[in-house]
Amino acid sequence: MNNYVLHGYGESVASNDVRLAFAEKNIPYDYNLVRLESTGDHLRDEYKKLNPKTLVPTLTVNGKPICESIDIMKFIDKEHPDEGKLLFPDDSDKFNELLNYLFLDDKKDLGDTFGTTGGGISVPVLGRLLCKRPFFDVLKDYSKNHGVKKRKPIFILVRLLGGPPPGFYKKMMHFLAKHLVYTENYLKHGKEFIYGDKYTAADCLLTVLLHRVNEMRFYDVFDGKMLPNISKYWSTVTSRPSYKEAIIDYETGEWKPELDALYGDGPNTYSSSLVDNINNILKKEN
Ligand SMILES: N[C@@H](CCC(=O)N[C@@H](CS)C(=O)NCC(=O)O)C(=O)O
Repeated sequence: MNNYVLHGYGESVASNDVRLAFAEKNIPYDYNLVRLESTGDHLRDEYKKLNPKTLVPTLTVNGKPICESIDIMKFIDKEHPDEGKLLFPDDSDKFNELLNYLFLDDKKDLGDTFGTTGGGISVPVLGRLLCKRPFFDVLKDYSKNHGVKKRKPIFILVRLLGGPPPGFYKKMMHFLAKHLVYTENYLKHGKEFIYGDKYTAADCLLTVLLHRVNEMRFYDVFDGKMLPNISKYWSTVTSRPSYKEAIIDYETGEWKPELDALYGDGPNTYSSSLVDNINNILKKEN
């Protein structure tokens, strides 16, 4: 029997992807919480030895690390083909294209795909969490220890400003609208899941992205008026036991107070900008 330890963070898109995969396959694992922006635990040498990019998640299998959420999901699917759902049912171009579109690819720019947009819309919270640490600690730690060169200046700038740079979030609203409408149209196939009648790894990725959209309080996306297919899909995936088991039950509690500080008990302050962007795209399509 393999000994699995998943190193992850509660409110992390890529960690949620993997936890959903474990939950859908009903595979037990031990869990090691690695805090990110608020403490920089992922930048310590001990973790960097497991994951040179200093990203979560990492799965250790009998002590041997596997990095990259998709690779972890593929690994457990292959090791346990008969347990729970088969998450990678085929290797077709169509399926791989969908996965690439929904996956958090750290080599792509924020906003390029739906997967990277999930990271982009999180920046206001990341900024606040980074502000729990003194500026010079963040500057030193990220410039010296972060494993992804491209991300170093971004985190340092976000810490300096305490949030996204001017114009950034407005741009993200444009990207998010585009990806939501693309997903809405993809779901026009009328099937229960994104790739058809069966739940797959693409549903793990899409559930987590929509969860992030909801967590960032873009509630109009889910009310069924603008994007009815997404709203229906959201009800389907959130009613699965895996949603609570893998996502809700692992929340660290670090995000909620920051979201309250940002938005009180209301929606995201950019909600109407997102709605305008979505309506403009829908209008052009008709
Ligand atoms: N392609 C990687 C992306 C992982 C990733 O970007 N993880 C984020 C959390 S969702 C992270 O570790 N962020 C911390 C940082 O970059 O400092 C994967 O899918 O495993």
